[in-house]
Amino acid sequence: MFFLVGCNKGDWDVSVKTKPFYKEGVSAPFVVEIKENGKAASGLSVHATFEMVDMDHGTITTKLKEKSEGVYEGKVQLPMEGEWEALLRIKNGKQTVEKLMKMQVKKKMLLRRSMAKPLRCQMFVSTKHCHKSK
Ligand SMILES: [Cu+2]
Repeated sequence: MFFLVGCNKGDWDVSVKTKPFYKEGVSAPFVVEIKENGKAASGLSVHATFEMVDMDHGTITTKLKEKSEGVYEGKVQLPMEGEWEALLRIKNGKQTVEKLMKMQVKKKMLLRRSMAKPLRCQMFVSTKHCHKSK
């Protein structure tokens, strides 16, 4: 569970630009845009802690780096697809604000065969098995 700090002081407006995908063993990008009074909020310290909504996978925390003005990017390796929450902890030295973002994480399909790692299910004879996601 998250402990939400009751802090309404920050007028940072956060939007998710890129939500992470799920793919076994792969770190996916997570990008947020932060604005303050409608302008890009630069120079912030941003951490995101991921937690699955209906299941206990523990928490995964990642630091987001400023990519361009007000745009912060981190990488996160999630253990499965589904409904996730990211608790963003945003600091500017004077104050810390926490924002909870909910997102549906989808499984990333393999686009190119050459990039695909050998599938675990290749040892099974049944091809049907290979196409099950769980
Ligand atoms: Cu789960």
